Amino acid sequence: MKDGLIATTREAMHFIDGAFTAGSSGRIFDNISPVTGKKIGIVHEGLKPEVDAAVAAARAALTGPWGHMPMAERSALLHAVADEINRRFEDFLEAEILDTGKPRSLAAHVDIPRGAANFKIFADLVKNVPTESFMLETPDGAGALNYGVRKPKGVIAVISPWNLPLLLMTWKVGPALACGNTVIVKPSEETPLTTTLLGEVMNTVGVPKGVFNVVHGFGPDSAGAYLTAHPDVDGITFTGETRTGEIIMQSAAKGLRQVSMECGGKNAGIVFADCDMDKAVAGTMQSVFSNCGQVCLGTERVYVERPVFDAFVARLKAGAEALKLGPSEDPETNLGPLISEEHKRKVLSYYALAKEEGATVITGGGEPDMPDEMKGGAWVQPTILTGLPETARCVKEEIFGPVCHITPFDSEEEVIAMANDTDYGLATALWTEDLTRAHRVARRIDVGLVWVNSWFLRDLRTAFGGAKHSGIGREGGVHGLEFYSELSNVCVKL
Ligand code: NAD
Ligand code: 6OD
Repeated sequence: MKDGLIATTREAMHFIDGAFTAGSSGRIFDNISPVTGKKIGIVHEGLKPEVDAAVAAARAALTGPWGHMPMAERSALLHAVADEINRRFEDFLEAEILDTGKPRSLAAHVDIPRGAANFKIFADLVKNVPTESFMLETPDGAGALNYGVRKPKGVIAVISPWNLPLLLMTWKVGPALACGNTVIVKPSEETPLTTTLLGEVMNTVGVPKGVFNVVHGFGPDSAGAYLTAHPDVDGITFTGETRTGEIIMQSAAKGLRQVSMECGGKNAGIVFADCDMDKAVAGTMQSVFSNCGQVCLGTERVYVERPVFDAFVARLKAGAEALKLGPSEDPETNLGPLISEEHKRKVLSYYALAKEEGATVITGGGEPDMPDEMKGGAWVQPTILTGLPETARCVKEEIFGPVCHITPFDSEEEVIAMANDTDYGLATALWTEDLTRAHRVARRIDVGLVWVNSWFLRDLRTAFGGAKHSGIGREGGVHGLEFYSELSNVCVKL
């Protein structure tokens, strides 16, 4: 581990106006390893004074060098941010692994490269997005020219979760900065490290002070609540639980601040009898168990057409039982721990509830027996359930762990109705070799994202977001510009 990373790990500080600071709250909290349950380091908690300072720095930066920077220069700086993350790849990897306990191979292939790519893709994109123009006919015959101009929205609050900390934070910070805004990030209290390291990157490549700020802390009565209630914040982009999103929307209502919400899911996987079974099993293994089931897009409800139900359940069971739980560094590990003891208690409570509700536990359903050094970690068994009615709480509520319930179905109509019978509307994965069926069904599922014969295949130019309780708005590609910029119309009478 390099010096900068060691210091950050020991003591995660706020990053305000280009400088690291402990702030004045005097409050700290422990950063706990999910692998061992032991303390990794401390984190400074920000309260109102830290949030006020960060918002003031972000506001001032809008009229400083950042505000005057030509788009091409801003874009080049964001490329430099991505390059510097990649240059410090090992530091970011180590930090992400320490915070989350996820397998090194997963973080190395998904979290860190995507964390960097999010800066490049949006830096390139904003340079090439046209605005509209209209010629208006006027009674004098001279006409008027209307054209759209995109301006930065202003100061953006970024509230991010713990499951893909760098990836999901830069997914917001990348487009926000590309559009010329300034940001204050409140990372999850569970995963402070990579966001803190990003402050070092910003200084190294010369992003003007105040453009990127970080305040650590919790939600209620802490940095999250103070930031989202701050009157000088122009927009709030949030990823996390639906319930938290509702609370943040109440804060945003004051001053009519715009929100972008990426929230929970209870996503369906639909396996038709005409699928390629190898692909369907491998894809469902990924969508259920990747990141220990802590992916908002993950599948928690699997519907399998009756003729292949038993074969599918047997193969998913074999796959789940072959998963290797272990520390991040072990190259054989493909299932890490949950994020925290608190989350482990939540997931285990659903395992217990499933049994009370009458589920058949195909595999798992409890805590694994881990070696002594990991006994204090947040480990749970990968779990497959069957036999619950569609009304059961375990089929309705988001669990966010390595668990799915599998239900048989007999017709397309029936499975579409079951897939849509949820308050959420984030993602669905369809498994079929009949492309006509795939297109027909995809359009009828009430979600923001449908995958056919794949899962988590991401083209960053596409719209991303959820329907119903899964979110508000779309980020990704040009769609994020609706939130990250203010479109104004200039009307010129000729
Ligand atoms: P969470 O809602 O508990 O926390 C998310 C962030 O909100 C954290 O930084 C937290 O400190 C902050 N927060 C909490 N209360 C707050 C308040 N009152 N005011 C301001 N900020 C507050 O979510 P989590 O447990 O970190 O993440 C898991 C959840 O996120 C799951 O529900 C998952 O589905 C969802 N998620 C959704 C997406 C998506 O893109 N749709 C992506 C990842 C995670
Ligand atoms: O890939 C992304 O851009 C994205 N927003 C993924 C979300 C994963 C949810 O846990």
